[in-house]
Amino acid sequence: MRTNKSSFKTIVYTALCLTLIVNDVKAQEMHKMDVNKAVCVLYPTQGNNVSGTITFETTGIGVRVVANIHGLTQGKHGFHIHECGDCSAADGSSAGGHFNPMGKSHGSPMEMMRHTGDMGNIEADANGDAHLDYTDNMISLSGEYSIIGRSMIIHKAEDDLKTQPTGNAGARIACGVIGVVE
Ligand SMILES: [Cu+2]
Ligand SMILES: [Zn+2]
Repeated sequence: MRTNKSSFKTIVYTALCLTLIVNDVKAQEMHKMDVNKAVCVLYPTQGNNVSGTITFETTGIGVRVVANIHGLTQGKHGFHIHECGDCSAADGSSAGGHFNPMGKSHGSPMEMMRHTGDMGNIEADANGDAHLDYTDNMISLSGEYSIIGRSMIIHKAEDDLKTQPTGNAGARIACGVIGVVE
């Protein structure tokens, strides 16, 4: 029963997100725009101190992702694009599940079988700072599967890159919405 309830919750979240996007004419116009740069400013969820900025830039070989995050515990933390651009819930749950427009399984950013939003982990040093700079060949800033208007979530624990559908990364400690820069 527990499984049924949680999958029902996922279905409800998905339906809500899709409805909002379909009804939003501005969002539809956005999909037609050629977006080359985007930014996400992360804010801590309740009881956490994590902050940071992630920039996205379209290049010839994918989207370059540069993240600078602070206030983490040392070690790896799950790092994903989630479906809804809604960070209003105190625990970040309003962001929904991993952004997965192609209906794939959870995985590593280095594999083809992954959610579009699966960006693996960021690793913080002893000062709690994490820096990441890589080029992702699945995400895009324009078109039907654009990540604009979705959210980024940082998790308390490491994404094991295999547990379905979350990577077992635990609580959501920071959330931010991905917006257009130019
Ligand atoms: Cu996540
Ligand atoms: Zn995933």
